[in-house]
Amino acid sequence: MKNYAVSCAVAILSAALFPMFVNAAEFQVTKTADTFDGACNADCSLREAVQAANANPGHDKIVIPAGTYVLTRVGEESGSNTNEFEDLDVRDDTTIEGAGVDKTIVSGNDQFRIFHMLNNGPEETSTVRQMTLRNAFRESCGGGIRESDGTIFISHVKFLNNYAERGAGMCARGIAYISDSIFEGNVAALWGGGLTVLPRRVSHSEVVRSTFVGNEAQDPQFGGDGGAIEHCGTCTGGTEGSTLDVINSTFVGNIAENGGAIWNTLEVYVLNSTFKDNAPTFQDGAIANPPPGIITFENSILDNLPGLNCRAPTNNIFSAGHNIETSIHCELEAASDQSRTDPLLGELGDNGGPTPTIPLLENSPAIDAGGNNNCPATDQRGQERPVDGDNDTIETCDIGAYEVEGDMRNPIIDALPGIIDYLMGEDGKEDE
Ligand SMILES: [Ca+2]
Ligand SMILES: [Ca+2]
Ligand SMILES: [Ca+2]
Ligand SMILES: [Ca+2]
Repeated sequence: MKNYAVSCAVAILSAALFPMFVNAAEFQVTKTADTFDGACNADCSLREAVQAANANPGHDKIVIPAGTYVLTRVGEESGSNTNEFEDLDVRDDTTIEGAGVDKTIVSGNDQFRIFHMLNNGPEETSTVRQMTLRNAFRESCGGGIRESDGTIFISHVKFLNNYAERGAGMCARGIAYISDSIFEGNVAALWGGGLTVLPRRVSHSEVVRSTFVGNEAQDPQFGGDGGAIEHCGTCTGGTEGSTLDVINSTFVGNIAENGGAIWNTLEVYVLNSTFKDNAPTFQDGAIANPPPGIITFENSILDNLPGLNCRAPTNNIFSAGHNIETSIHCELEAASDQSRTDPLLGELGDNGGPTPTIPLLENSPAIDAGGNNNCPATDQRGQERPVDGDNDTIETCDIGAYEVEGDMRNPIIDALPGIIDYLMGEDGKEDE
């Protein structure tokens, strides 16, 4: 009786789950040329693979091997959604997987958007991972990727030198979970150089372990907003009440008229992130937060061009503690915050992990000065945290996206046992 009940439950569970997977297929891209013959078989372009996944009900996977894939199919009218011309129109749940950021390159050929996700509702998902998306061009929202209204997972993707009116790297109108990714050199003619999050419904998005470097928003008429990220609910089409978490991420050298790094009118929570040399060319600081925007910083570093971290007086920029600011303009006033403090940052570079990061220099006041309450389990590189960085035997989270491994504050004290061993010889007696 008991066994019958169990197998009955299994049968019901299988019946519930099976339809989701019964038609799941994997489509292998076999050529770099942008053809469209209606079949994905031994001869299958990326566009043909997208078409096959669209036609097959339910979730499918598209595998793109190493190579450079340049979109070339010019349509009769701009902005078509048939997948036959211009951008790749992805419908249905689809995972699109490359062979690695430096191996699989998809180019918009300075003419087209690359991926257009035409999902309807947050339960429809798409995933893009392990590739570079570059040289997209689109006179609307979304260069490299436009997510219409679903949920998108981005992992190990480099958005490089894309252009759009808005959201040049990516425009998320739905929910976006972005991790281990790089937004570099993307330019928006108006707003959102790297990423625009403009939610159609109340939703929550996340940017985790990612780097934004050298992105730009440059509206010449009204002022570009959000060099790296535009997060807007008050804009046309946006929804108020949405939230964005930015965790373990690095922002360097992003530029906009307002909000060199982030421009926000919704709610943003920034945890263990590092901001360096981001600049407004007009006003409103590296962080711009016009009403009704709310931004909370925790364990984060604001080291932007002198006096330009935030535009004072700031309204609704809050501290959850343990931040470093080079000026006082963000008005971070928790007892654990350090204002008018140089965090002693190194330069952006490869320090291990999938994205470039900024190391903390020796004696940085960020070392072991964070709070452990919300300290992520790793730093941006994937290095475990918290680590004892000041040799007091207490493992404390560092401020910012980078956790120092081992002692950096008292290198001589740390090295003393070794020096004593050396001076005394291996047998513990002084060398003669
Ligand atoms: Ca499908
Ligand atoms: Ca399209
Ligand atoms: Ca530490
Ligand atoms: Ca310590």
